[in-house]
Formats: sequence, C-alpha cells, structure tokens
Amino acid sequence: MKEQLEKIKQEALAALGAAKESVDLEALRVKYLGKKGELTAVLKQMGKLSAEERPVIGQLANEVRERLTAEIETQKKKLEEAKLEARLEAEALDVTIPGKKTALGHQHPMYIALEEIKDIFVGMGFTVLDGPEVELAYYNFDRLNAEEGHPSRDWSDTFYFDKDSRVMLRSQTSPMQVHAMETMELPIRIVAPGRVYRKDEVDATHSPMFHQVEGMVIDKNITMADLKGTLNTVVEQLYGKGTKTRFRPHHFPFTEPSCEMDVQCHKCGGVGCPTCKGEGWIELLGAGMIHPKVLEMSGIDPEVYSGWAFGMGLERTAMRRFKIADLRLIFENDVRFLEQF
Ligand code: 2NM
Repeated sequence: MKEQLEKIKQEALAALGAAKESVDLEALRVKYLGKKGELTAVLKQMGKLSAEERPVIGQLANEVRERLTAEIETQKKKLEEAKLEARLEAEALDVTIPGKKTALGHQHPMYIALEEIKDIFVGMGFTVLDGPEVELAYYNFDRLNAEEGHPSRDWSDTFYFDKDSRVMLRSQTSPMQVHAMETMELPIRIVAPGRVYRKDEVDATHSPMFHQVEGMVIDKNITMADLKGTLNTVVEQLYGKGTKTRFRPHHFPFTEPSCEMDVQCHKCGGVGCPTCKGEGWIELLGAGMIHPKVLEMSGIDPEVYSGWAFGMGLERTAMRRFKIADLRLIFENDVRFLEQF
C-alpha cells in the first residue's frame, strides 16, 4: 500500500507539472483526490490493514493528499500568472507608433480666389456685403436703370417665381449696391460677392448659377480716375506689380460712361498665345461711373455725389488663376480635382 501511495504521488505530480490549463488541474484533482479518486480508493482499503500499519499508512496518505493539494494550488497560481503575462503581451500598446492623420479639407479653388479679392478690397477700406439671392425685379432691374423691355429681363434669360415677373433669382449682385445706397451712410465703399442666376445651358463656359463680385464707391468728387486707379491697384496685387491694363468703351444700363478692363496676358506678355487666344489681353471685368439716374432713384443727389462700380465673374477669375479649362470642374466637386489646390 505504501508503494501504491508513492506511485499515485509520483504520477499525480508529473501530471500536475504537465498541466497547461486550470481546467486540467481541476480534472486531476477529481482524478486523484475526488470522492471516486485514486487516493480515496486506496484509503477505503485501510480497513484491511493491521493496527500497527494503519496510523503509518494513514499519515502517509495525509501527507500525499496535502502535498497534492498544495501542488494544485501552486500550479494554479503559475498558470494564472502565465495567462496574465500572455494577455498583457498580446494587448500591449506601443505608444511610440506615430498617430494616423485625419485628412483635413481646404477651401474650394474659387473661394481661394474670392478670399484674395476680398482681402485686397478690405485692405483699401471696402466693406464686404452679403444679401438675398431671391430679389424683386424692382431691385435687380428697375433701380439699375434696366426698365421694362430691356433684353436681360426676358423670360428666356431670367428665373422668375411668378407670372407677373416681380420675384426672381438675382441675375447680378448689383441689387446689393441698391440696398447699400438705401441703407448706408455716405460715403460708401463696398464689395458684394455671391451667387447669381441666368437661364443658360451648361457648357464649358456657361452655368445657370455662377458667382460674381461687384463693388462700388460713392463719395464727393469721385471720377473715372478713381475707377482706373483703384482697379489698377487691385490688378497689381492680384497679378503682380507692373501688370498692364487697358480700358475699352462698353455699355451697361447702370453706368455712364461704361468700360471693360483687360489685363495684359501674364503668359505671353502681350505678344499673343493660346491663353489669351492670340489677343495679348484677357478680359477681367466690367465697370463704369454709376448712372446719375441710378443715384437719383436711391435718393442720392448726382450733382453732389458721384461714384464708380464694377462687376466680375468669379469662376472665370479662378479658372484663369489656376489654369482650369472647363467651368464644369468648378461645380462637380470631384475630390480628385479639388485636391490639386
Ligand atoms: C458691372 C459692370 C459695371 C455695377 C453698377 C452698380 C451700381 F449699382 F452701382 F449701379 N453695381 N454694379 C456694375 C457696373 C456691374 O458688372 C459687369
């Protein structure tokens, strides 16, 4: 029986040492120390022993039980530690790995161009105004000296909301200038950028919605020299010092005299190239001295005050600035296009 106990001890210790999981340890505990376990089976035969042998074997059996119980505890601790160690290793966080950058967007190319233009005018003391895109034809046309019958008022050119052609999507930002004349103290220096709408089919150079920047100055003694001087200064800041300009006579209902302003082609220096279509000059904006009737309708005495105004297309300016060939690219918002600016 002594040998039997010795054998159980050796076997059990070997098995415990080889156990890989705490469930294995539990199984071994049941196998050796459980009610139907091997050690228990040996103890059940104690009755057969002599009175002298019994306490000796009993003590030995207890020692084996205690040894195995202790060994199970030790092994259990070891396995738990190993398990924790493995988990810490697996879930380790390397705080030295560089972080993932989130992609940050940027301004649309046309708004980059607009910000530049606004900055130049604000630097010269102009105020930037914002206003409604839905206007009364009265402000969009009548108050700008484009009365009933003017071709730009035609149903085929303008988006109206009603049968009487009273409410419309503004076709220019000039109604903002009229609002400014009605509400602001003189002298006035403003620029009004924004969306405008005309009934045009979409192609490489047209869109039913596009953007304009218009502006005006009204004060005493304002002359065509102020118009030319100010716009030349703007152009030099936009396209570089020494950029040449030229003013050609034109017609607008709201200005008299009216002109268009060209800049000398920055690509060829005026010789003629594909960028300027062989002209040597690129059209930049329309301008003129505000018509006395426009001032008068807004309650400003044209005998005392005078002013100049201008209007330019923003898409065209951005297309020139960033060498964009097709207007539609400005509106499609394809990120592969937008990412290039
Ligand atoms: C242009 C060209 C010339 C213009 C005139 C006015 C106002 F209200 F003062 F009379 N605002 N904008 C103007 C003048 C606009 O766009 C090509």
